Amino acid sequence: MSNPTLLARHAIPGHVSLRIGTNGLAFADIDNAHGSASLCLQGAHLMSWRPKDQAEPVVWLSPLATFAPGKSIRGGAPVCWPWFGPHVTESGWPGHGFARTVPWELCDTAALPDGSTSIGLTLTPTEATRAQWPHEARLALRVSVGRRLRIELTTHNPGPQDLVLGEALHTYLGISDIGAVEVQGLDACEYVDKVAGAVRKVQRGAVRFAGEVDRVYLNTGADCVIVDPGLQRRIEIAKTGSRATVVWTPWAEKADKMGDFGPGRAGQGGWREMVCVESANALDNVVTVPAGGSHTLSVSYAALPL
Ligand code: TA6
Repeated sequence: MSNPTLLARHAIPGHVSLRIGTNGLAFADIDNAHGSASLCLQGAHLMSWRPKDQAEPVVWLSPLATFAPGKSIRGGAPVCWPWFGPHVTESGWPGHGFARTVPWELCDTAALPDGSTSIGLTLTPTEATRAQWPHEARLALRVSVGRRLRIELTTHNPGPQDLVLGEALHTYLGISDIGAVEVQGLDACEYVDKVAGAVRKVQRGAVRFAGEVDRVYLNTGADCVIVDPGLQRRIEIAKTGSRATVVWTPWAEKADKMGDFGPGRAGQGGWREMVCVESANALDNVVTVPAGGSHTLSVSYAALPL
């Protein structure tokens, strides 16, 4: 939806404003008693989130992120759907599926009694999406910005056949420095180590970082915590409807190749100031959405003092 008059109907003073920005894309900006966030309607892409009591954003957006029709945004919480990673047979199709690069419909906005703000968006199939995934599934995303950030991704399957799909909320979390943080909650989990050529390993203790990490942790519904002594905070990530967790940092060489992470606060590279902890259903844990049924992947994020 990029019609300014239609968009304006969803504005709520003190909660949500809507704007048409770079390259004609539509954005929703939320600012309430609890914090601020921005969302791009293309991809239903939550771009950033900062609670009022945090000096630094909790959801990280690259300063070099570009906003263009059909392009993904570096940072935020990209919606990966209906496959995760490269498509299994079609190498030319978009990595992580098409949901993050197509326009979504803004359905509703609401100011809730606890001071939080909610936004609902949907994605319905088009000729272009059917060409890559010939199913009638409807996707809905609800974002609630309150003391916590909540994101709920629901797949509705009105068809007569079960649907198997991969998905993730590929969230970039803001940190002080990748070398100083750890991710807790994955001890003893089996994971697929993509950096080591998809070898399967078992996590021992917390995840710490001294090089590129690209791992899909399997069969885990566990909450994760990013412990960050530099920013004196921990980011709690609690999920339901997700059986895989992806942990990713590109490290220097890959970030340089990708070229859109920015210089970072101290000029050491913006990639040092983010880590992706993604709530997913992928690889062994792709999800089956029953005929006539639905499936919801829901994640909540909170930043708390150490
Ligand atoms: O989730 C980790 C990952 O799949 C990595 O392999 C990495 O390439 C990353 O996502 C970013 O993908 P993107 O397509 O957004 O550049």
